[in-house]
Amino acid sequence: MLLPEGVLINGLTGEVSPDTGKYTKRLSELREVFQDRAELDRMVATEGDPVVYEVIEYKKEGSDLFFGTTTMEAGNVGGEYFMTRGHFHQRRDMGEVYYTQSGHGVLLLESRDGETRVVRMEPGVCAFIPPDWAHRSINVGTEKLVFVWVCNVEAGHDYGDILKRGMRKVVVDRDGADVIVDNPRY
Ligand code: M6P
Ligand code: ZN
Repeated sequence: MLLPEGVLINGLTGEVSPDTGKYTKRLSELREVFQDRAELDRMVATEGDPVVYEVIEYKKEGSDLFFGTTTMEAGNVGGEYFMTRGHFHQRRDMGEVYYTQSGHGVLLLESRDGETRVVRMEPGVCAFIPPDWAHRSINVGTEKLVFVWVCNVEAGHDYGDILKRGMRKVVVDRDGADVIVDNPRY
């Protein structure tokens, strides 16, 4: 029998206690994600392959739900802000919730038929990601972006098309402001 438990989440660091697993994504592992690969390679070589984001999860065998944190570092690659890979769920009937704890981000969403929506990720904003909307989080601030996510364990990740050509829009820095523009690669 699964037993209830309170899990302590640090909204500034993303620490989850207790956690059941974690991973980090460094810039070199996200080569397909950013447009300016020469700049990415330069950053990997000269800046020690920076961490872009860390995911920490709390997942109990036999449960329908799991949750955790994603902590995104601040930075950009040739003006394109640090972002997650972005994905649809394999299960098209399952959505997700992102509850921002600290920092400033953009949650970029795209429906299966190509509609784009943006939800600003600010502390206290709980974003509803409906089933079958692709989602990518982007840190547009100068500090860590920390959010709690809650999802069905069966949702799964479908990275396919998004890794190949990206989403229809990209979020770039223009004189310190975040601007959403068409993806030239799409
Ligand atoms: C959130 C959740 C995870 C996801 C992670 C990183 O934490 O949606 O399921 O894995 O972001 O996003 P991605 O896998 O798209 O890089
Ligand atoms: Zn998801």
